[in-house]
Amino acid sequence: MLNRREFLQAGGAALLSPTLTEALPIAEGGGLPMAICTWDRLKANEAAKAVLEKKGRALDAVEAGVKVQEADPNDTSVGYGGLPDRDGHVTLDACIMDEKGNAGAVTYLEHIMHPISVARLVMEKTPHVMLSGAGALRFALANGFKKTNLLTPQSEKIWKEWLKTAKYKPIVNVERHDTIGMLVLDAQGDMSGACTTSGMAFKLNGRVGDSPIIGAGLYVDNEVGGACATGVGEFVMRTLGSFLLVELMRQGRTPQQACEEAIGRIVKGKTKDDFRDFQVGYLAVNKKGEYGAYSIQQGFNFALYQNGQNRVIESDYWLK
Ligand code: SD4
Repeated sequence: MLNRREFLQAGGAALLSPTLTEALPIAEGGGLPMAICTWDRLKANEAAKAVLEKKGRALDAVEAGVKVQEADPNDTSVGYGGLPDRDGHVTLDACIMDEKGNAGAVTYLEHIMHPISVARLVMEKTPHVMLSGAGALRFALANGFKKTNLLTPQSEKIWKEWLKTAKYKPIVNVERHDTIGMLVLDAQGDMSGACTTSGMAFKLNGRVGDSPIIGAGLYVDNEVGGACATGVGEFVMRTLGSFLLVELMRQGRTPQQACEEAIGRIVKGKTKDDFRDFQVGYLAVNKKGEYGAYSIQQGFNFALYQNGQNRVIESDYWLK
């Protein structure tokens, strides 16, 4: 691991904004088992913890953890109760990776409460990594999943309200930013990750975000660590954020340095979208259980279960 001086000598400073180089953080955290997830999802961590306390596998812990959010009708960004696209369809994206580098994903999946479990089945029971749309639904139903109406009265009401103006303008942190990405290191030192979402509310029908894309919304390499993303997926997909984070850690960055550098790639990009209008938040964890978090805007937080404590921590951010 590079310390601050070595990092700067290696040219890291050039990649960061002047303000950031003043406050290069040392590694935070450490210790296993641990679970970390995007946003203040303490209950999701509790579910992961229940698996970890029984010396369970990280893969089972991430699945159990994110399923809490998928089933929660009040979480309007994930699974049941997720806000629909502009035509009223709730379409879900999810992916999962285990400690061996196996991966499974579903995109544009409708009517199924737990897309993460379908993604896991894709990983474990098929020769493929990703199933989409009608095929993913057929696969889920053939494997015993039940059809559910995912549009709750609450999410239908919000959608109908939106239709009155039908303006697509995601609002930072307030709107549609509760996607859960979770990383777990089990007591055996193995890491898995999961990411699941209903995507950006009122998106165009057919839109798929970063969350089910291996390397964008989630990436795990059991030799190095893992990363996950939340926020406007288009920025994450263009920069393959989670893969970038893991590769930066492989090169010696702390998880925090990696998160800051990956956000730097977005804010220094030259795409037509102005990053100032949008939020992206990254989490990264290395094999020691050291973690990092960074976002474009103020307001990103995450839940950390480590050393027996489960708590919410506010992330540092770029736009000061
Ligand atoms: C997406 N990244 O579909 C997801 C949205 C999200 O919290 O993270 N919401 O672009």
